[in-house]
Amino acid sequence: MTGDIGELAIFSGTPLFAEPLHVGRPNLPDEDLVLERVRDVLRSGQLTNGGPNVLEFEQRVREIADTQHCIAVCNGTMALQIMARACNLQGEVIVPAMTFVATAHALEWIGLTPVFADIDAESHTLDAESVESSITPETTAILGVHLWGNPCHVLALQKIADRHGLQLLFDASHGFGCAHQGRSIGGFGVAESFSFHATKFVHSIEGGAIVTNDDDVAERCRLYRNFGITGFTRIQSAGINGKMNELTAAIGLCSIEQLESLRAVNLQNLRFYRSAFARLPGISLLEPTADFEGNGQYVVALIDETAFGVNRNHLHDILRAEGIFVRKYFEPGCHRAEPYSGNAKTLRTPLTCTDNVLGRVLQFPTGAAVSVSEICAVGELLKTIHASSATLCQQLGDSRRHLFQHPCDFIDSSHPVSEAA
Ligand code: T4K
Repeated sequence: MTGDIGELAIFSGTPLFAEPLHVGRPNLPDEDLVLERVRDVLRSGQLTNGGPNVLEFEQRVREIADTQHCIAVCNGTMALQIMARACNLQGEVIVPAMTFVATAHALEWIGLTPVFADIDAESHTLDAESVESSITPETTAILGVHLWGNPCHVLALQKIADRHGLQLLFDASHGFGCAHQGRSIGGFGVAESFSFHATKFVHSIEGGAIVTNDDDVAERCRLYRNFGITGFTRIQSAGINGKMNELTAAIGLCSIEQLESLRAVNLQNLRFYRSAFARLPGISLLEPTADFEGNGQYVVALIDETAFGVNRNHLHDILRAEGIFVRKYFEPGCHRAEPYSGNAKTLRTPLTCTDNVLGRVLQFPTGAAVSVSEICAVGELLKTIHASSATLCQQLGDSRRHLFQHPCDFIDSSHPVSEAA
């Protein structure tokens, strides 16, 4: 691009990236290692219902999370449900509204009521004051989310939980391999859950796990994962099929092999985004909290429309047309999603920070599929956009002008570009 905004892909120019950059493009494990393990599984005849790969996967997760128990399951949503059941949660559970909707849905599906509390602007995790003001006699637990891998305010939440006799649990779907004040994410509260979905930096295509240091909770998780059956014929409770299979565990083990190299790639990408954004007013990175070792899985930017000159929604559309498939995670917020929207039971405090963040946040592509030179090209494009922001906004606002999408962009294809001004 020469710097002429008429050449932008949103105005029918050639996209900067013919092959789009994604948030969540799976990091692929070593192919030979995968094929070797998959072959071994197929030859063994043990495909699921317990097997050496699941056991080894559980052991590796336990080591990384530094917990006594790990129960591998078929996905992160199932991990949340089995964990909630194993902890005997009832009634209301306080969760952030700023999370993937699976956090709330997992509870809703097993008859619990998610009650949405606000986050703080520094970590995007539960705000302790908002949690405390959401407690009612029906509340039995707090389920924090280590959003973007950022650790929740675990000590403050533990104090609240202790004061009110509540259980404290964590959705650590984003936090695998992270540590807070020298302690691995996984060992906080009564139990924590991980997602090993393909979009996570370490993954098993689909998969999840519960980690805990509580022997009783672990035993119940194992029981519930396998229909509540012990032995061949003894059915002890109403369980479900939450098992991870051997092929999935084999992929997960290959992916875990790459944990440190993927972390290094992500952290390098983060450094290049940081230096690109540093030269641009109005775009800032959400920086990791102090004393935290992250996995760099998400590059989270906040857009200040006044300083940058283009609002978040327009920037989203411009970048996607260029093949930079940024995301607005987690718009619209669980409190505005069905079936929670307008349900007074699920909302007791104002979600001021959540709403503010939801309107400004943008995740940028990272992971092993994104190169440093591509990040530099994104930085240069952002410079052009900022420098021409006034003319650009005028043209975007011109309702007679046809706006274009990237040919590979199938998301929201019923709405060519977002309507926000
Ligand atoms: N709690 C939290 C806090 C979570 O973030 C999640 C899941 C859960 C609980 C539940 O865990 P799971 O039950 O899913 O294990 C994705 C994932 O599906 C979801 O697992 C994840 N969070 C969420 C943050 O992201 P979408 O709807 O955004 O995914 P999708 O299909 O748009 O993919 C994201 C991008 O990745 C796309 O640009 C395309 C690319 N991609 C994706 C896949 C799956 C590929 O290039 N190849 C692929 O195979 O939800």
